[in-house]
Amino acid sequence: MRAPTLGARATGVLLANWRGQSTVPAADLYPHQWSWDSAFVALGLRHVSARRAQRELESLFGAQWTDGRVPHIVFDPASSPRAYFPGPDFWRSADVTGRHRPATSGLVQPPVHALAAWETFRADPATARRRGFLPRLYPRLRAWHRYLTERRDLGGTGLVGIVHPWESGMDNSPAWDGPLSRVPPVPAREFRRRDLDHASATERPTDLDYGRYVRLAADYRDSGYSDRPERHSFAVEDPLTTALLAAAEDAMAAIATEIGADPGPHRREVDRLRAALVDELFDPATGTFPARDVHTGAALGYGSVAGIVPLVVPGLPVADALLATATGPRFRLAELGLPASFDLTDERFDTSRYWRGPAWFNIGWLLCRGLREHGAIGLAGTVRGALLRAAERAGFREYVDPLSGQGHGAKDFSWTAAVILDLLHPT
Ligand code: 2M8
Repeated sequence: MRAPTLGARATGVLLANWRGQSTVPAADLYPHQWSWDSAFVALGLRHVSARRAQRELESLFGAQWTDGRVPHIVFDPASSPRAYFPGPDFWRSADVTGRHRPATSGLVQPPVHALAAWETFRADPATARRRGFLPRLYPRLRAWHRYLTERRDLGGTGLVGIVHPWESGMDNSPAWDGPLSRVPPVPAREFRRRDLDHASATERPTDLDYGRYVRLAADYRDSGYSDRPERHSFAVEDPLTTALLAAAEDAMAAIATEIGADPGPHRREVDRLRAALVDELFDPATGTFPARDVHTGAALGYGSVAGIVPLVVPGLPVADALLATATGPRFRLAELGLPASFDLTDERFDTSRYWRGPAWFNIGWLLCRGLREHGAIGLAGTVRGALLRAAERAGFREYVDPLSGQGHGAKDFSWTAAVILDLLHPT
């Protein structure tokens, strides 16, 4: 009997991780719904079942708060409250949203959802139109984007700010080491990590970092999830979040056109966000977009791959500089194909610890899209090929060593399977 193809195996992972209304990122380590994971999952799931991909996004937006925020975790009531820390008892979302609403966290994650919604629509327009998928989702996506532009412009510069490393999606990136060092950690004895039940401590954040994550999340909760910048000890203007919002607004223009709404405001948002990114964050000397600490004004993380993901923004005037950075010694993208999450030449680069160096498949997918957007078709093909080979060799791991391709983190990880499935489909 012939072995199942890569595509069939990827589909198998998505089917196994489906929980009836949404998909868990990984059965053991992440047994709930995560916000940006669901967007990447929809991009793959649309090739298996367009209806299911639509449900994935609809269930996430069903947990949206009245202020527009889309929580980064929606807890599955069928999963034990102790399966993941911090769980529903920690976040106490019901104090804000009411007991009849799904239990969630109060943080957010990068806004890839409009992009995923538009691509999900395109996979099967007839089913989407019959179900009223876009007309129902559009006002929710608008409220989500409004939350980010109005409540999260922490520095008053037009960029989107984050208040916790978990909001960046790149939790323990060395870029956050500086601002995080000012946060007094909750002692490790005062909480019980669940991630280490399922993953090696050498591949996860340290206890010290975890203690700081817990302190920041508890402070945010205790402030009633207030977004006044002075209340946050961690407040950072983030290039990844801002760039993905610009790409999402570009998708919103297409969605608006499809449903008969005015695409103009969305096009203007793309222009505004692109200008804010370039004027406020671009650093010509290093050819990248470092994040910025709102409290000190310091540029953070010249080495994070987040600084080259703005290639996803249509019409980016500094794309050539980002291409030079991507292919230069710090990322060696043309040679490796796999995108290191942090500068290979930096002493903090680590081949196997979470977001401190390993290559992630969702970032690879975003770079493929951004490279194509700016005409770097050959390099996009190199990245695509490397991602497919890595999944073939290592399986659908959470992340891989960018130098050797060796797999790390969770196995049967949903967004890895999803973006591989999408890359297998001709664009
Ligand atoms: C990781 O983050 C969670 C916290 O949100 C964790 O470490 O427990 C990150 O890789 C994040 O980007 C991802 O969305 C999440 C679930 O896959 O896991």
